[in-house]
Amino acid sequence: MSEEVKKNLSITRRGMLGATATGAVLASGVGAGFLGSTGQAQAAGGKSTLEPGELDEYYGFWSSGQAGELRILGVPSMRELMRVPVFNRCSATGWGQTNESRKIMMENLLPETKAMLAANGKDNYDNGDLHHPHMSFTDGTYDGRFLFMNDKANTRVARVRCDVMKCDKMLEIPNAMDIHGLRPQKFPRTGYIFANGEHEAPLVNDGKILDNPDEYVNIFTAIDGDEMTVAWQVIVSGNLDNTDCDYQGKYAFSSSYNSEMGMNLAEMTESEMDHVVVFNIQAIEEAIAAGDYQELNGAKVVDGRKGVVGNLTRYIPIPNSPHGVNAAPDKKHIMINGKLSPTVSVIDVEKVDALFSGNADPRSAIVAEPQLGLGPLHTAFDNRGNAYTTLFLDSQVVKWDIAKAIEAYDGADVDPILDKVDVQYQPGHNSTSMGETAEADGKWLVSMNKFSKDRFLNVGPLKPENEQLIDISGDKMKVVHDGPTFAEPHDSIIVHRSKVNPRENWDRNDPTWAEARIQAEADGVDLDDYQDTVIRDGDKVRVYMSSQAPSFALEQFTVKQGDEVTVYVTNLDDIDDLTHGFCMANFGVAMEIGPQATSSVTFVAERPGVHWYYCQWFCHALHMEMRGRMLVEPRGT
Ligand code: K7E
Ligand code: CUA
Repeated sequence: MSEEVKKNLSITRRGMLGATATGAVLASGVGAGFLGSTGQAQAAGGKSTLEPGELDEYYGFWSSGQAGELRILGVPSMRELMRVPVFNRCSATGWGQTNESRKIMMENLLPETKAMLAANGKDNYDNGDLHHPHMSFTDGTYDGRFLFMNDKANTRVARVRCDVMKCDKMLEIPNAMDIHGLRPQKFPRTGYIFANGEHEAPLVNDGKILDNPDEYVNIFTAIDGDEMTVAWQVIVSGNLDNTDCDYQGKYAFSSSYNSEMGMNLAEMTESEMDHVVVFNIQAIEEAIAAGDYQELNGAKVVDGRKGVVGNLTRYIPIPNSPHGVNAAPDKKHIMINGKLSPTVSVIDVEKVDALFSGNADPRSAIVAEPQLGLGPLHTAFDNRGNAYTTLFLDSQVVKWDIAKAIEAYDGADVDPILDKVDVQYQPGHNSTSMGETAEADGKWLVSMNKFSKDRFLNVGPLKPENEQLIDISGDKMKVVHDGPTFAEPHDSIIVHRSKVNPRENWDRNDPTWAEARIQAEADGVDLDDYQDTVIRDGDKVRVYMSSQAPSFALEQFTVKQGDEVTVYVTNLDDIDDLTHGFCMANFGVAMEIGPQATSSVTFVAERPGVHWYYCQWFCHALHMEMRGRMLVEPRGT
């Protein structure tokens, strides 16, 4: 294309987008002003439907369970804003296929995992089970740096950068089996990511032990959230389900539904009491510093099992099969949700010190245990001393007064239950606006329900789930919105938009494509400028092409059948919301290239002929014309 044509198209492009951009600025201005002046009152009045162009007051960060991705919703509108691929593969963005994403996904796989995958003809996992997304904290509230999340399916923890909303680190956790509960340290900052291994296994799991429960252990892991490495691990008795930590930076708490170490349902639910494990963070750090640990698969592991003398852990008995663990914004109380017991056990963190310093009865840290209904799974909070607990079996959310529950436990004749509302149907997690921080604001609650049954048009045997928005600003809870959703949003956090400030475009110096930059420099290519360079290196071919709407710098390139081809595309457009794509048709190759980003993909050109590559993200009036040809010459020519 001639420079003149390019310039003209580029002017057209700017003109067209200019209008759109102005529109967007206007719209966001309207939205911000609207909520800024009257947002409080409207939220209090339960206005959940926004007008077109209005912006939400909160970001919702959602898990997707076995779908493996992170989702971003607007709250209160419950509009899905974005999907962030993490443990899954993504056809649209090329996550799991680009060299940049593969590096992130594969660099911390354990050697035995790589061997197992290779034996199955793979080099990476294809699936994940993402239950718990949580934001990094500073001083007890969200700081907008990172989101952390677990993969129960393949024992991984991942991190998403909030500046670009992309995953940048993934870590397979050694020794543990199937990471479930996960929370970031709240104080002084994150800090640690606490992660529960859910399923117990022999500590040396080499296939020689099956039926000896005495040799089964479970592993609690603290990850360094800055480095994304394992800081330390603790061996515990019983399995581990959910976890949370206090606002003082002293303790983490993990529930165990199988203190029996049973291997089948009857054995697992046998005893009346299970437990919550309390981890003494300072004592564990001191043990590690003193060299009082064993090294196992590269991790420093201390022994915190029941009956082991020392100050690393305590076991507080809790009625049968506790599930959710939730720290209240009062910075004092930790809720352990009963699941098979109709109760929530309330731990006072100030009473936990005595469990470590003296011989206090572990149950002395419990200050309330209200009977709330059937199947309490998770609890959320407002800023008025109230808790909101999901009742899975009753299909309800129950609102209760924490102070009254404590009085009742002391013998006072008061009923802590303030309200119950029906939800449709069978809620698991719930979350309130800013409710997992010291800045809970008591406006909105989302109930994440496992079944929708008859609430939506029938779409076949597989039904959506249902997330309901509940206005909690008044005395009575009010369900104001039904939101169908695909598998399976276990958990979410609702973060005020003032805490999150993503970039509009990528920074050219972003570390994401550091390896591409090193290779480009070696090939004498300036990755920040116009590129139309093809480098042959034996049977490896590196194709560097920049893109500017509506064209790729290279309209064609030639390779030989059997060449290993790496295509690096750099999007030089610096206009907001101008993403290009690269799809090599009939080669199964496709990726996203965000504004000012570089992405690369490698494939073997094992198919002679002319093959079109095209831009697969709509970018311009001439988007269809944004294409080019790869000629693959047959072998031996
Ligand atoms: Cu209750 Cu995996 Cu958080 Cu689901 S867990 S509900
Ligand atoms: Cu570039 Cu569509």
